[in-house]
Amino acid sequence: MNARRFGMGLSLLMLASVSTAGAAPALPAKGEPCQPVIESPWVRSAPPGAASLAAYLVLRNPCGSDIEVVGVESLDFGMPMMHRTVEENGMSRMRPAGRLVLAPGESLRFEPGGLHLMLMRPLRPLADGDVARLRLVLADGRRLFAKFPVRRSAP
Ligand SMILES: [Cu+2]
Repeated sequence: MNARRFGMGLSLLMLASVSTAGAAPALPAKGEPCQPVIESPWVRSAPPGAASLAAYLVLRNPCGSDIEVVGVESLDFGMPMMHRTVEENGMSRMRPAGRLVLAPGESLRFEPGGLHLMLMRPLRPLADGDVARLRLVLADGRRLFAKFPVRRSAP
């Protein structure tokens, strides 16, 4: 354990010496990097055999820098996507949401009629009271996992 601690101290020293070589000396990060927060997650229930479901949440960025969401992954769906509902020529259509950037302190609502998670190809039946497992993919490679309760209406 002492040897391990010594090793960690040594690598921190090496990092420090690398960063002071640059123009702006960086403070060493303490603990885990700041994480965006998923709030009020839910999946709207659909009749058995539905080809897709939709999920909603609020994503909050309490961190000091931008976060960028680039996609969604799930163990429960073969093809989860991020969509936005838009009005075109009086018709409501869904488009890929692309990359989503949240500034520090900003919140982003995924809600019916707007931004949503489109969950294509359910891999198992999901009824009221079940829980879907989803994670958002950030541009830096981190994943934000949350359990999404399946329900008829917003919590
Ligand atoms: Cu959609």
